Amino acid sequence: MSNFRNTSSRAGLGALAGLVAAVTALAVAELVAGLSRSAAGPVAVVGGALIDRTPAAVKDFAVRTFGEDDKSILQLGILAVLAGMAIGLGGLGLRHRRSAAAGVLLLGIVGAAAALSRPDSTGAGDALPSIAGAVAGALTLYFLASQAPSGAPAPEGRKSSASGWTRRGFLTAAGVSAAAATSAGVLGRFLSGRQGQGAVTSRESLVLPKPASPAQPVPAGASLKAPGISPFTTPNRDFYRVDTALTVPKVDAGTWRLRIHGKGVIRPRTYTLDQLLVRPLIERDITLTCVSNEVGGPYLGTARWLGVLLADLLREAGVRPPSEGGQADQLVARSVDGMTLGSPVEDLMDGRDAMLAVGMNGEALPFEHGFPIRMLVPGLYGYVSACKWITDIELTTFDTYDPYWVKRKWAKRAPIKTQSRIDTPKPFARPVAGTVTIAGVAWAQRRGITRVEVRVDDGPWQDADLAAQDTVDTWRQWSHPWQATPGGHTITVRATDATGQVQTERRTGTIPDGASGWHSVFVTVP
Ligand SMILES: Nc1nc2c(c(=O)[nH]1)N[C@H]1C(S)=C(S)[C@@H](COP(=O)(O)O)O[C@H]1N2
Ligand SMILES: [Mo]
Repeated sequence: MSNFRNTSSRAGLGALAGLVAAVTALAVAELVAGLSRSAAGPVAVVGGALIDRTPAAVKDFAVRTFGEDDKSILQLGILAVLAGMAIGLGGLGLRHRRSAAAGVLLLGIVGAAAALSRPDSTGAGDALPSIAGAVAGALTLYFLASQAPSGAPAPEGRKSSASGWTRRGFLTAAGVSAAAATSAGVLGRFLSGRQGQGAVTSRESLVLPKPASPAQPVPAGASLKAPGISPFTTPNRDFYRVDTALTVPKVDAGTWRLRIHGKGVIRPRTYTLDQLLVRPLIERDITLTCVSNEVGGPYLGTARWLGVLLADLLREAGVRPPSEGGQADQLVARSVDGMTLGSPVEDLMDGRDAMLAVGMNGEALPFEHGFPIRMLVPGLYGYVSACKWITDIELTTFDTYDPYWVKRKWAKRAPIKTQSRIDTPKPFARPVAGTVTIAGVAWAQRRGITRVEVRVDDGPWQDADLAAQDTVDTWRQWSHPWQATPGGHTITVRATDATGQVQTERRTGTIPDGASGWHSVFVTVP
């Protein structure tokens, strides 16, 4: 009995030593990252490396299950795995101090390798946070393990071994280490926060120019009064966010540059933000849609964007679309965090409002949505068009280069599918019998929506009332008054676009080029 207690309490000491060493390692790494470059911190780089290596199906599952919390869940997961390894190494440390310390250093090397392999790595310095953290963690573990008392409480709380401490002494040392580490970590976080200060100031002081070509006013009839329907314009704070960035890039507008180069570019050029902003700007309402949006999903939104017409810049650079004999059929946009997205050059130059946007709903782009400049192409899913934090545009071909998502099984070309969604009633709602307003949105960017039909159970398709169409690049609201009778009912919607194409019933997943199928909602009328 007392033997068992000794073993288990000794295991507890080992676990504690391991965890304190891990906290120390992370905190020192955060501090060094805060002093150098916050995006090089170990959790950020390991998380980034994991995101890049996650199979498309798993990533799709994560987005679906955790939504926009997927990144926090990933970070918690990394910390949980680290805690497990720390406990293991701590236990090992009581028997083999050197091996355990070496294990911590090995983890540091893994972190350093992840940091150096990030596409936005700025050089060897990015290995520093992981290395410094690992050295601090290894020393802490070695030291604590060497001082750990044996499990049996010494008589009268005296020294329990020749070199070790009393239990209380050990716990005090562990507590002091943990407290010191926490302060270092907090300081590191504070310094990391300050790294973006120049960017924050540059965003706050940015004055958006007036558009040379303003958006047409949204028709009054574009917004229906159905409670629960998505508002026609999505406020910035509610706009969905999908990207691979664990830390949102904070780009300083003053030092930001955009380079245009590549195949068929006769006049390569690098622009500053001011050089873009003195050009005539266009302002447009555009509905952006994510390819990971499931049938009925939340990953789309409409905003009023302000920006430079991309085709103008391409023409000035001497680029011609393939239909005019141009050599490049793919434009690859690259962001400051190394993301690459590829769009068909033909689409960008066919007269649509493909733009480099600087403004979103009357303000500078929020950092989450790509400050200072992002790309937007009406009619294409975000992953083949909407590069945030863009810094480089390269003209190339689809045959010679696969951008990030295409390397991960998504389609090279992905125009947005004709789709519709029921916003109200919500799934499993319990509306009262009588007139119930069914309402939602439908979208087929570049084509426009001409018809929306609603069906209850196996009844006939009935035409929904359409709100006014803003432009072919925006979604369209619809509603339908339903005489709800008691019982369970399945409500289904389908849309028709201006080419006459009826939204297909065929259900597909989001991979490789966007989900299809009809959205249904089951409700119970009590
Ligand atoms: N740099 C960068 N740009 C990106 C992405 C990304 O991961 N990194 N994701 C793309 C995807 S998949 C979509 S759907 C849109 C989403 O833009 P939003 O977050 O502003 O809604 O951004 C696109 N641009
Ligand atoms: Mo997306």
